[in-house]
Amino acid sequence: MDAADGREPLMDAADAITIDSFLDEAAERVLADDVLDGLTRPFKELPPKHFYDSRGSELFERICELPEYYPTRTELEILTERADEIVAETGAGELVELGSGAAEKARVLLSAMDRAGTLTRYVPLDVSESALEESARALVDEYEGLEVYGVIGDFERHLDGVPDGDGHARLVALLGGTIGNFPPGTRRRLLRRIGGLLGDEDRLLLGTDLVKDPAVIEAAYDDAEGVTAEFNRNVLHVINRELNANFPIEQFEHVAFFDPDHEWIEMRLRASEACTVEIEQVGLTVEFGEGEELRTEISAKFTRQRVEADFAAAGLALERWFTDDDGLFALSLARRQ
Ligand code: SAH
Ligand code: AVI
Repeated sequence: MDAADGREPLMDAADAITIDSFLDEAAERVLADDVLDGLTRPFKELPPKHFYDSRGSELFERICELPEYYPTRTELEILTERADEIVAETGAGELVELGSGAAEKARVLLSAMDRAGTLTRYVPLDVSESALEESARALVDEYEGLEVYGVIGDFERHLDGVPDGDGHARLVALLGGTIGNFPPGTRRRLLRRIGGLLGDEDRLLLGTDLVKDPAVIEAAYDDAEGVTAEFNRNVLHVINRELNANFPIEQFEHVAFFDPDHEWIEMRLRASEACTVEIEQVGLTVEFGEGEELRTEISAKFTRQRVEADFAAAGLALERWFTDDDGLFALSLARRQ
């Protein structure tokens, strides 16, 4: 209530936000299916999207601030330097961001659109409801007149939930190197589907971590403070809670190593002793031998050639390539072929 005149406050912020959720009981089924599928394979594996409940999203934000984790600050540095140029070249007024998280990088692009006078709408899509809602609320307060259309969903399944363009040129962003969390075939299929969101005037802005000294990469995924280890183990907390399982979480050690053949980092969880895990909700008993490993994430590192090849296979064409002075990280601007 407005104490001065007794009227209800104008709900400016709330009016500017629409949130559409595609994650209902089906989300739990997806986790159950992934667990059933991944933990009954000869080499156990889980997809990384299940890291990101509210605790996982918070742990990821802490990772972004770690001295060892260079991708976030490097991508932010490139974006800060290039955002005005990107907006001037694309004329973009709408930003669609897949895997938006805390939307820190979106702010750099939205500010550039604001300066250019083109800013209309931000469309974040993320599986993490908490991260999406918090960032939507903060952004409508920060940018006057900004409309936020949030989509809580899985970008592998719910790209249809992204609304049609609002008539302004659109930039579709997939930042942070998230594309590297998919193996090559899935990655190209996802890029092709993302290309389906682009009209002739629209562009994809893709962030990719680059191949470099393996020691630098491995340190980024095995920090001294142990935050990445906790992030990695979070997937077991999610399974214990959501599927009524009894993983002895502290017995699983964080493992991260660079695979030079695939040019990707792998994160695994290693059972320090043999254990039997009951996953009640899927009626599954899983045995882990002593030292057995469960793969929880790959994070591919790219070269310009590799990005171009993935784009070509997905019906996209590289237009601009931006990198930092040390060649740690790259941002690509691409259009539909
Ligand atoms: N773009 C941010 C966050 C990267 S972390 C940055 O660059 O810092 C990856 C983000 O993608 C997380 O917010 C996570 O919740 C989200 N995510 C991971 N897999 C997803 C999926 N399949 N569908 C939608 N969001 C996903
Ligand atoms: C979200 N994704 C790009 C991060 C990465 O670097 O692959 C996730 C992450 N895993 C460990 N640290 C950060």
